[in-house]
Amino acid sequence: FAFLYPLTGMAALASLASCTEEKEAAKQYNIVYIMTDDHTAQMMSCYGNHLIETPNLDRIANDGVIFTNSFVANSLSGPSRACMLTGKHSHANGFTDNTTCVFDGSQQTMPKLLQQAGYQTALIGKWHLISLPTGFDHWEIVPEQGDYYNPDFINMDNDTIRKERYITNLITDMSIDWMENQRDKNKPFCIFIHHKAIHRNWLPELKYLSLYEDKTFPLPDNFYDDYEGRPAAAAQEMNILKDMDIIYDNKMDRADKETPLKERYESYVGRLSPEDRKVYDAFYEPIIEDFYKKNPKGKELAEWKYQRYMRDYSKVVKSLDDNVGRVLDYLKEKGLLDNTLVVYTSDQGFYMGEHGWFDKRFMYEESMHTPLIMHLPKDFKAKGEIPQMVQNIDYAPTFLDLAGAPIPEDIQGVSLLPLLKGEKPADWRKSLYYHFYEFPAEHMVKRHYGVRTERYKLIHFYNDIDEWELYDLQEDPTEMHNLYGKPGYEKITEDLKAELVKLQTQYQDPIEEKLKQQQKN
Ligand code: SGN
Ligand code: CA
Repeated sequence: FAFLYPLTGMAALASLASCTEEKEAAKQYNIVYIMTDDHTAQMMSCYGNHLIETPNLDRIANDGVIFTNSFVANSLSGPSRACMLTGKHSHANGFTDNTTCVFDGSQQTMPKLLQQAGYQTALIGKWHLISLPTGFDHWEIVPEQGDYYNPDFINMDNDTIRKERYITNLITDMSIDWMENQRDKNKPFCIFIHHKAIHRNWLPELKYLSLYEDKTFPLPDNFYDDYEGRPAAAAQEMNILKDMDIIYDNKMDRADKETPLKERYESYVGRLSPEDRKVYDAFYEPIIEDFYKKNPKGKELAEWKYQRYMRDYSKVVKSLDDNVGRVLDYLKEKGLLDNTLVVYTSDQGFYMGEHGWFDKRFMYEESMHTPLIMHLPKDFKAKGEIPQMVQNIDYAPTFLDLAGAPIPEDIQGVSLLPLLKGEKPADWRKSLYYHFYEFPAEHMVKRHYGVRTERYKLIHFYNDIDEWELYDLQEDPTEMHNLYGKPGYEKITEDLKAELVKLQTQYQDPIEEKLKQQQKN
């Protein structure tokens, strides 16, 4: 003993303590990063919205933390994913929109940096960045948006393989299988469990077809928005009444009916096995018959579509919530939960009838906001609501910080670790930058950028339009009253414009230069 433990008394104790400290410093937490597509906080009970109940998501929020001011930098799938991977705004990571971009996988990304820090990394599910994934020891992705029923997956050999069953269950099975059977258990791991759900066109798991059918969802107060004073909002094509496809979105398929997206709808449900197709059709037949018999028009049709939309979306959430529960149970059962950060978020928020809409894109609250809840490793002290403004560019530095890896200088987000430790940093950011680029494109939301502070939002729509909007989020949380140019708001506008320029300079977004150049030409 004397040989093994030559130190005695206080010296021995001190040495033991430093040993434990070293061990602590070397401890690397696992990261389970669950992300859904288009899941919005309005449809999560932990956000205080009880339109539907999401008990498993609530488990994360109740035991851990819930970010009440969590936002994206560009409310669209590919761009949002690129922001999360790189910790940088769209202009800096190069993936500005879904339609023209290919992600440059040779650039620095969070999974690559985690690998360098000794992590095993995996990605299962939606990827949507066109080029194949880099920085993952294991990946299996769905092509583009993926399918709900019996979906195809692309594996690391670049083979496309069809798997049977419902997508949300499959992605979870594959993720658990990787954690349990495939990873190197001597290393910490980070897995991206990235769901296709709850993306359009909201096809439910068959066992939930009848769920919520008795429920009537309340109409949002601004469902019949007339977009007064907001020309860009008026120009969109994401209105439930005007733009939702009665077959593709609302499933009212009948042989004598044609719509622009009918063929696509039939190819999606055509993936079901003949037995499952019977179950699916048996559910819809009476609804279809009733619908064409009543043949609603105008407001009646708008509200009918809204109810169908809300029900379908809610059913898809239900499967998602079940599967989040399965992941939590797995981690708990294997004793991993105490040493793992579990993140649940979405690639952006979504409109559930607010302003009369579905889809996202706008810098308005419903779509700029994104849910963010976390179950924390045992030694982290934070609990409950975290009100600080955070953005999806913060995930990369947070994960790196948690892994004890250095955060490269060029990362534009900030680590959320102090917030997870329960600290309240006095110098936390006071404003957020946003920039949406995908125009002209589906849903016709015009290009815009802007700044959001705790109280105000200033937006500039540009390209084929030159319009500014200003909102007082405290007085007008649903953003119905554009205050830009109204007397009394001169100073606020001036300050917000200065803040906007500050952020554009800090993040080096060249847009102002480009616009000036265009004006000259
Ligand atoms: C598809 C959808 C759109 C949706 C985009 C982007 N149309 O194109 O409604 O806005 O994806 O969504 S669909 O007819 O194909 O369903 S994103 O979340 O992937 O960015
Ligand atoms: Ca999305």
